[in-house]
This record gives sequence, structure tokens and C-alpha cells, in this order.
Amino acid sequence: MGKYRGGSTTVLKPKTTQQVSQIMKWCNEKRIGVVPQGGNTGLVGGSVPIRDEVIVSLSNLNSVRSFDPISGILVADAGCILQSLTDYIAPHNHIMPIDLGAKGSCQIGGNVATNAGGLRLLRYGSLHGTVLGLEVVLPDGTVLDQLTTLRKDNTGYDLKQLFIGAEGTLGVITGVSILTPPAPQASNNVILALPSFDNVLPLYKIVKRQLSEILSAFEFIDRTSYDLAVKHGQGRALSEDEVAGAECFVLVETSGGKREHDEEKLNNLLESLLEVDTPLINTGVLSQSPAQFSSLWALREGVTEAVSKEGKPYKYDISVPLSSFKTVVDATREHLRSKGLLGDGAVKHVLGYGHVGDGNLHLNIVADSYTPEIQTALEPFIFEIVASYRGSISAEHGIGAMKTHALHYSKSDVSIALMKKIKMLFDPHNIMNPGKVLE
Ligand code: 2HG
Ligand code: ZN
Repeated sequence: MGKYRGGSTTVLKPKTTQQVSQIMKWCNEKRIGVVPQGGNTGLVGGSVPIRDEVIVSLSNLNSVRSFDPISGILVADAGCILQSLTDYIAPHNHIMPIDLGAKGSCQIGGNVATNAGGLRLLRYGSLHGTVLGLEVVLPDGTVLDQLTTLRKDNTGYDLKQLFIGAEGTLGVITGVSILTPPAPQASNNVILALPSFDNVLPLYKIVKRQLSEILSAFEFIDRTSYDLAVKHGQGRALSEDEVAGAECFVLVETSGGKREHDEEKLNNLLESLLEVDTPLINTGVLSQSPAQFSSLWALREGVTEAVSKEGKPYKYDISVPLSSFKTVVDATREHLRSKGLLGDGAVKHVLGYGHVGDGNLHLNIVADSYTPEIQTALEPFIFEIVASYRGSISAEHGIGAMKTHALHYSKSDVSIALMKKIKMLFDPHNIMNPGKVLE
């Protein structure tokens, strides 16, 4: 993001878990801070040093340890790139349960450490469910080997869950055992143009009912997000007719077991949506080939990149009730306008997109530069809106360095006190990713 910058002088690139253990032991004895780093694609500064910590890059720990094509259980080093794992299991007709725009550079260890959500969560659930085991090096160098491949293991506290989403503050994940689902036999997608945001929820209800078990994604982008994606060459632009009068768009994906069956369902859905007196959608554009399938996805996945090309982004990754997605974006826009920051001001765009099915809105504010005025206009304003809905200030990107001061908007004092005790237990000298998650 170009927003976080530390003063580290040293990056270590261990090739084995044993080497990670030796590094941690040394750093613990010398009280040297350590930042574990995967693909460095996070959006909250979690993998960036804030002072002069040693960076431990996992990129040389990048072998697949085993894959069982019967159970679909994959055991891999933490530094394996998500896309390369996808490629590794593809010939066995399996897919990774997680997919995100950064798949070409993010690493599975980082995905797990940040509990990344992404585009398949609707179908396959979160990493808290799909990760079966972990190998973790603790701050004192102890190797915690919980790299089991069991679907069921109900033997006391499930310690691995603590490291999923801890953002490297409790230990360094070095190995991951993960359940991979069978590859769907057929995948289709369609982009739907909607005249009004108010139609998104009724549409979601209908789509869920009609597509039922083959629905695998329901992603939302507002008009500003779409226009920016197109402006910066992400994916397939729709024709002028197709986008005319559209306030927002929804990308629906199906994944199922039989192509004809799935296509019939999708076609029936489109017909039923269009053949009514007041349709919820203006139009629907179905992908007709694998290339079109990818380029419709690229429109949605490319919003982040487009935003970065457009200017300096302020990113809020929030969980709020679906019905309030638009209210939150509009309220932020109005608030910035009232402060004289939008219009002719320093802020160029306010946009919303995200994972409707997961109740997760990505609210992005694009400015010419990062300034204290914009920062104080946005915070705590946005966090207070989120708290008013009992929402989450970080639905899937984590806390990192960006939101430590705001944790209390989503976690009670009792929760934060317990988190601090857990941190003390694992990392009494506060060398693991200091200044992240907890202040
Ligand atoms: C996405 O869903 C990512 O595209 C990134 O979570 C969101 O850049 C963002 O704000
Ligand atoms: Zn997302």
C-alpha cells in the first residue's frame, strides 16, 4: 500500500523449520523483534516492521509436504504461494478452499496467519474450519507440531485456532495442513447490472433459493468501483447499453457437478429475473467461455488494484448488516463532503464493494495523498458507525498496525484483557510482530 514503512536492516530467509526455530531462540534471548512475512500482500500493515525488527521471510520454505487425493488433505510449507498450491492439486481435481485477488503472490502461511477470507468463503467457510493442523515455531524457538491430517480430533483445547488470525503475534506458522474440496465439474458466472442498491438484498434471496447448492459466490461492486476497474483495464467492460442506468453490479458464480444442469438453472434464473413487471436487474451478462469467465472475475478482483492506480487508498474492511452497505458508503461520502474534502477537495472517490454473502463491505476512500485531515475525518467516524451496528471493524483483513487503536470498537474489555494474557503467555518478551493486533 506504500503506507507503512519500518526501518529494518535485515531479512532472514530460512529454508527449514529448524532454522526458523534457531532464529526465534536467538532473537528471544537477545530481545530482538521479529516480523514474520509471507507474500506481503496484506492491507493493514501486519507484515511490515514498524521499527527495526528482523524480518523473517517464509518464501524459501516452499515445498508441498504431502497430498492425499482421496481425502483431499494437503500439507504444505507456509511459504508456498497460493496459486502454486492451486496448480499442484489441480491435476488431482481438487481446488484450494480459499481464493483471493492476491493469489499469485500471497502465501498459505500468511493466509492462515491473517485468517484471510476471500472469494470462496461463502461456499467453503473460513480457514478456522478448513485448516486441520499447523506447525508453529513459538517465540522461544519451541516447535509446536500440530500438523495433523485428522478431520476429527476432539481432544481438549484446539490450540491451532489461536494462531489462525493472530497475524504472527503468537508464533511463526511454518507448515499448514488444509482440507481441499473436489474441483467442481462446471463453473459459470454472470454479472448482473442493478438499477438500485435496494434490489441487492431481494436479489440475493432469489438467487440463493433458485441456485441453491450450486451458488458459490455473490459479490457486489458499486458503480464507482466498476468505473474504476474499467478505467484501469481490469477485466471485461460491459457495453454502454448494459451499464446504462446501473447503480451497482453483482457477480454471481455457480460451481456444480453437471454443466447442463447448472446452465439450465442459471438461464432459468435470468429469465425469471427479467420476465417480471419490475425486474430487479437491468441486464445480466453471462460468460460464454473460460476467458470470459476469468475476465468477469477480473472486474471484481481488480478493484483493489484499480483503486491503487487511481490514488492513495484508505481502506475499511467492515462487517455490517447487508441492508446498511449503501447507507455506510453514502454516510461516509456526505461526511467528507461536509468537511470540504470531497468534491473539489483532496478525496477523489468513495466506493463500496465486497462479499455480500458474508456481510463484508470493503469501503475504500481514494485520495490524492495520505493527509491528517482525511484521516481525522474518517476515524473514528467510520468505526463509530460500525460499532452502532455491533459490526466488525475488520471482517477479513485483520488488525495489523492499522487498527490496533480501534480494536475496542469490536472487542469488549474482557476480550482484550484475555487476548493480552494469551499474548503474555506465548510471548512474554513481546518480540513477535510487536505493535500489531494489540497496542
Ligand atoms: C477484496 O475483496 C479484497 O477484493 C481487498 O479483500 C479489498 O482492497 C480492498 O479493500
Ligand atoms: Zn475482500
